[in-house]
Amino acid sequence: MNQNLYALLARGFGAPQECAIEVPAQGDQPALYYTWRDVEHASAKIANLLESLKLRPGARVAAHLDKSVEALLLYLACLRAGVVYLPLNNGYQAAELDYFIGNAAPEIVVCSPANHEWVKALGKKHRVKRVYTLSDQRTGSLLKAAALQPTRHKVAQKKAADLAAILYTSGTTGRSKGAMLSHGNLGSNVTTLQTTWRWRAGDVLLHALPIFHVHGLFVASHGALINGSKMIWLNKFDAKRVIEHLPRASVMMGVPTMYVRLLDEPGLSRELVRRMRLFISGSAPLLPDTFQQFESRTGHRILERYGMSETVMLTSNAYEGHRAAGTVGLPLPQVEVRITRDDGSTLKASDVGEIGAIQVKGPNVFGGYWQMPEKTAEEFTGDGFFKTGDMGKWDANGYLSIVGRNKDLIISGGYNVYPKEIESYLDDQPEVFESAVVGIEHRDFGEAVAAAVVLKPKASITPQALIARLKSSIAAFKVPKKIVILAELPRNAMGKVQKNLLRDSLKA
Ligand code: MCA
Ligand code: AMP
Repeated sequence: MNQNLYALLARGFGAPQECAIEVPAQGDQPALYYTWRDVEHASAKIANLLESLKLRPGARVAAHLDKSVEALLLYLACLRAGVVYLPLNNGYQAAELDYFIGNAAPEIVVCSPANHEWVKALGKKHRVKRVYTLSDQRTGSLLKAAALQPTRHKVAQKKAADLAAILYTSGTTGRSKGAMLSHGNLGSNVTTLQTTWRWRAGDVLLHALPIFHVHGLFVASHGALINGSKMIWLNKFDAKRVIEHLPRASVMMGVPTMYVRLLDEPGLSRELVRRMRLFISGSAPLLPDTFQQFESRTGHRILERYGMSETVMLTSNAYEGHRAAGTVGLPLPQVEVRITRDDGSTLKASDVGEIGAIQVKGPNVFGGYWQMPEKTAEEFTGDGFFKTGDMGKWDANGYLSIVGRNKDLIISGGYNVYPKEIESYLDDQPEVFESAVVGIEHRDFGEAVAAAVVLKPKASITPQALIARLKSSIAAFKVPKKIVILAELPRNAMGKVQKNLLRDSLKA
């Protein structure tokens, strides 16, 4: 049987004339309605275009786009045509994209028209075959080129192990690694989640997440597509617009920041969410306080789950049954999760509360990092478990809690930032001698990036000027929200920077 993920998703599509995706009206923009037939036909046209370009087997198509339904259709077209999709955060700037394009060597890049000039230059540098444009207003050279293509397309034959997408995830060394996800990885996860979260006829998903990461693309969109559920599609999260459309939705997924922002809206009430059956949170820790406040305002206990770019979803709180604040729930069916001690032994269910490293094995776990066989080998154990880099513990009900990370990672509003990468950008500034980057508590983003900087003798620059410089070269979510200038970094006797001390002083 064809294991192409598109074929699996399309089995769930609704009747051709029914609405699959609604983009609500905004300002003077009228509402847009895409039927299931539109989804099939428009993705077929783009898939036919890709096939007409005679790309090499395993070719990558990179997308650096503002969120739009057409960007989702491009993804579906890549699955259909059997080429590898490479989504990139639309906040990335030239230096960041230079690395991704150089590393993944895509044959096609699709970017927003506003960035065309500099992306085209990168395309030339890295010998990209074509650079197309696609805006969030249904314009651009990609749609023009696909316009006359047929609306029928035979889905490419794929095996479960064939590569479907590469998701770049930050690395401890400061350079991102491309996690290679197969049709089988994504297919197994979406079918598991369909039953675990009890997707049902008549569900309507309010989709307000970005679609260049696992959460918005593989968890939210896949869930709705395979279940034939309509999506109410917002190109950007805006708490007021979410409040406006919640009354017509039954499922919503978000990062904790989104729930914190919804709680700040006076309109959030039981009455508003009377049609809702499920709120899901993930990508970052949901504070028990947010969980409790949300329950008292809406009557809903948010279902928290845990995932990674390398593994898609790993665990989930129960749909029926217990949803425990501060935990990420039970391993999903077919997913083996274990916690190991430093000596390599595995915690038993009775070792409640003991902390160790979380490892995972299952059909959802990726095949490895793109062109990094040594790094891949390092991250797997001899018996095939992937080392998540997260630290966790079991409770008496077998629920997992994430209690920290043994990777130096900051999660800000659901986006991952590796301190090393930001330190290297700071250290590149001519006035900077050295720097140290840490995560500090932040009411809105959960954690925020903060930095301490030591200047070179006689050099002078303000924190504001440093922040402005970084903003012009890296994605805004990575730019420190706070920078302090110190005479020296606090170090221990071994000369190692004491990030705990720094965290405390930056918080103050
Ligand atoms: C925006 N900014 C941020 C963030 N987002 N800064 C730090 N952290 C962030 N997450 C910057 C903006 O560029 C802006 O900078 C300033 O902060 C204020 O922006 P604002 O308008 O408030 O932000 P926003 O555009 O409303 O975005 C906030 C957001 C967004 C909606 C929470 O960050 C978001 O969509 N997060 C979701 C990320 C996500 O999908 N993660 C899933 C990864 P300036 O003022 O300088 O312009 S997948 C994953 O983690 C795994 C697999 C899993 O388990 O799901
Ligand atoms: P990424 O692979 O870059 O998308 O990020 C994955 C990381 O996000 C995981 O290794 C966890 O550290 C974190 N994460 C995802 N979901 C949760 C959650 N529900 N609670 C705490 N951390 C989470």
